[in-house]
Amino acid sequence: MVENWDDFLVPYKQAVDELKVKLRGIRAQFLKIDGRSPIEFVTGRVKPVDSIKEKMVRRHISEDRLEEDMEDIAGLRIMCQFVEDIYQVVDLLRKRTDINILEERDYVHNKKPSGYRSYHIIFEYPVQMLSGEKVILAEIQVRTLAMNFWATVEHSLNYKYKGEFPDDLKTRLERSAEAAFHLDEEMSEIRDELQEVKKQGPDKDVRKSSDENSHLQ
Ligand code: 0O2
Ligand code: 0O2
Repeated sequence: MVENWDDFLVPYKQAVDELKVKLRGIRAQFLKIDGRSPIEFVTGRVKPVDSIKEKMVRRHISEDRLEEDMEDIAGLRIMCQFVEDIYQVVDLLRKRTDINILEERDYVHNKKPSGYRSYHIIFEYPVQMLSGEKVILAEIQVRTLAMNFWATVEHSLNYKYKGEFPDDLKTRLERSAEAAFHLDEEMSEIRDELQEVKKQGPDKDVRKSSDENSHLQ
């Protein structure tokens, strides 16, 4: 049983704070070496107690199983510019020795019925406490800026509406998620073509090349 929520959440808060520094450190190193980073920005939060309790009811998790069964009490998000960056970041995370990945869920290419896309990684993370080492579960969600835009707005609409959306609005939200994904695909293509143009020299007509291939018209 959780006797004191503040005490229970101490290692989770420590984990989120440490991981934010570490993940932001990856960005800083990329910028220094490359001038460009696959990580655009990083956020993190400890799940609020009300949300933990709500999820315990929704997922039938008892208080004594919380540490083992609720994976996202400590949650980090990594935002990327391009879909390809997501997989580069995931590869980097797989190589780290300070996290032990237990599960990966690729909702980028297997979107959820709502239209939601992101790459989720569930892992164990050791926190050094006064009482010794405590291994906690944590989640990192890796997504593009467009995926994050959609998920943030959809989450807040859900929060305000509190209930099942009417079918037609669900369909429109799914379509908006697809539009966001097309935007991601278009941005990747534009980047690839720009790189091609750069390779061929400064005289190539960039405008003509992108007009011919635009999927957004
Ligand atoms: P709400 O209710 O969602 O708005 P700092 O280190 O000072 O730059 P700070 O202030 O700790 O950063 O916040 P940070 O890390 O920039 O971002 C915290 C916000 O990120 C949260 O806002 C969440 O919206 C969001 N967030 C980040 N990671 C996750 C995650 O894994 N899951 C979820 N659900 N949200 C995440 P609030 O205000 O805490 O909450
Ligand atoms: P919050 O407020 O973000 O912390 P589930 O049964 O769907 O709750 P599951 O199967 O354990 O969860 O994990 P899943 O689906 O891999 O990841 C759940 C988390 O992904 C959610 O956390 C959201 O952060 C995000 N997510 C999943 N589906 C959607 C969606 O349709 N829209 C948005 N905006 N986010 C989604 P929580 O705890 O539900 O909420």
